[in-house]
Amino acid sequence: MSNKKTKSKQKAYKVLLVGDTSVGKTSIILQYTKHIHPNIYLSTIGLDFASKEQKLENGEEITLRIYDTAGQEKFNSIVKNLFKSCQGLILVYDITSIQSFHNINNWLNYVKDNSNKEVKLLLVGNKSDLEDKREVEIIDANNLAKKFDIELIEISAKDNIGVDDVFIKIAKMLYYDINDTEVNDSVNLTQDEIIRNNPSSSCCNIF
Ligand SMILES: Nc1nc2c(ncn2[C@@H]2O[C@H](COP(=O)(O)OP(=O)(O)OP(=O)(O)O)[C@@H](O)[C@H]2O)c(=O)[nH]1
Ligand SMILES: [Mg+2]
Repeated sequence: MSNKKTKSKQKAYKVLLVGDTSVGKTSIILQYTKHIHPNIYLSTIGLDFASKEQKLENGEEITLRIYDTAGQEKFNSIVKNLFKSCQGLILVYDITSIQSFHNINNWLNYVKDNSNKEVKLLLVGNKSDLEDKREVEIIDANNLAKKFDIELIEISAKDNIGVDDVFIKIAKMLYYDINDTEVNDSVNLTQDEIIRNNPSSSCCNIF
């Protein structure tokens, strides 16, 4: 079988990271896709996009199309569109910011009303390397996760602890529960559309 043919059969899934500004969404994606952690903070403007092939335990590879939203511009029209079409949603808070954790409730309420019913959710507490600054107790995060029946993972994008686990977990959930997506028809919102919708978007600049 040629490479081309194998590729055309590969499953692809759209995954969106949301959460307050500065919780580390971009850092998580950069660590997963490029194994880097920049020392400077550049707040995302509009939307960014990355893609990575993730191998599963059965040896099969799937493509994760990862969308990085701007925490400062919650619920804008691009995010609303992506909510409807994404299959995986990673809700990120910062363990050193109780406010970012409280806002997860808003995101979860928004998910209930606006996302596709099959969407797979994961709750991620980032910056676990900053234990001495912790404001969000793990027991509270676990209770929230249980209440909404979602899995919780604490990670550090800076130290690359647990980052791969996040994407491996979501990849497994998508692959085993949503089985009808092919690489070329899974992404309804194209890069052109994103840029047309939001000319100031920094889409694709950093990945
Ligand atoms: N100590 C520590 N700092 C982190 C970690 N992850 C991200 N940061 C820092 O937190 C700041 C914000 O990170 P970003 O990844 O840009 O946050 P974001 O959620 O993409 O922010 P917006 O684009 O504004 O929504 C940066 O200074 C990062 O270096 C982490 O795991 N540990
Ligand atoms: Mg960002």
